[in-house]
Amino acid sequence: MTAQRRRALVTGITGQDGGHLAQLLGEKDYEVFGLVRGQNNPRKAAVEAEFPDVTLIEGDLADPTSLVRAIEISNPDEVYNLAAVSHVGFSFTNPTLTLDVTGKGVLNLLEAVRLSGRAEHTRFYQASTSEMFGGLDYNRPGAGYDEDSLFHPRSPYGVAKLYGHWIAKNYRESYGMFVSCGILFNHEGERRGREFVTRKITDAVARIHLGLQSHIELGDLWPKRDWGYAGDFTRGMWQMLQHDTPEDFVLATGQTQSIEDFLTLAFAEIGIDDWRPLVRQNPAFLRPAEVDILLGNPAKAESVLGWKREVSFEQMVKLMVEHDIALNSPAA
Ligand code: NAP
Ligand code: F7E
Repeated sequence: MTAQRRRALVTGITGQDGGHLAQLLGEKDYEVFGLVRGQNNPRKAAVEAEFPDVTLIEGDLADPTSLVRAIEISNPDEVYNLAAVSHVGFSFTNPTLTLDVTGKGVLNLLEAVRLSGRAEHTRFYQASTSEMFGGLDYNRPGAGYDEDSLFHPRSPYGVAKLYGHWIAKNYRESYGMFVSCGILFNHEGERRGREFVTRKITDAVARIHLGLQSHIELGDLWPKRDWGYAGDFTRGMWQMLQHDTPEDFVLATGQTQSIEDFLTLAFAEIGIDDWRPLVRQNPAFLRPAEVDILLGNPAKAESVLGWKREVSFEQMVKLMVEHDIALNSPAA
């Protein structure tokens, strides 16, 4: 008798992490289902083309009925809740939408699992974030945030994610559901949306190199982030759901770099040392409140899950610039 394939439902399948996870789960022979929102989502076709074996289900985190249907259709062993309004700057201009999707959407999906009668059988991953911490002292970051650090979110996004984090923990404690929260620090790569600073930079560097763009406009350059590679982090999500018990884990690199550091490495890839004349500040990209510095301590994930990152910061910047040069080249 052949063993049944495991079934996974991934919300946010059209996003960066959704793409990495669809690839990983496919390699592990899962039957993968992806939630796609909107009646004509422009990113749906790209997922269908890249992952023809993934079954797409229409649904929206803000529509509880659609989530009940998605759970019914996918009948999942594992749910990865990656969908969110995920852009911090956008959350300041769209705070109510952010609360509805990034916060209450988590409750909607947990309820859909609980009421389906599959709660005992289904493992649930919640995409929590380092934005819940709110930033360390710029000059004295210490050993970084871990699972026991205090939260102080500084954006509507961070506040909404904190609700999602606590309601996920509450369902674990109240109903005994297998719910694990990954508190992930920034992770980037070739699938990153161009609205985020790393991809915006590597795309611009590639276009400047190819003569398609003259300069790049950014906000503050001094904030620091603990930047890792998304492929390493989605592997960690999967590892969390394979662990014996549901727990929360920080995934981070343990190193922090400024946007200036990122610019220096990215421009070096095209042979430019002095990038300052090519970068202008545009106040449109400043935020009402900034997270100064993020640094995470992944010791628990490393010792308990055996999680290990494979791609260094330098390798990731190089990979992203090379990818964007190829993508922007006329022959592409
Ligand atoms: P992303 O690229 O911005 O993807 C977000 C996904 O959410 C997209 O697929 C988007 O679909 C979907 N979505 C948005 N609103 C929705 C709604 N109302 N209903 C259903 N789906 C909706 O984000 P990511 O970088 O892959 O991150 C994945 C998750 O991890 C997010 O929850 C994010 O907040 C969290 N996180 C990310 C990082 C990071 O550094 N990347 C770090 C910590 C935590 P559309 O195609 O319809 O827009
Ligand atoms: O900004 C600064 C900006 O938007 C990084 C999300 O995945 O990681 C991400 O949130 C820094 C900030 O990412 C521009 O002010 C300067 O200090 O790339 P970002 P983020 O805000 O760190 C966390 C962990 C998540 O959970 C989120 O979902 O860069 N910055 N100039 C800029 N940022 C952007 N986007 N665009 C600029 O022009």
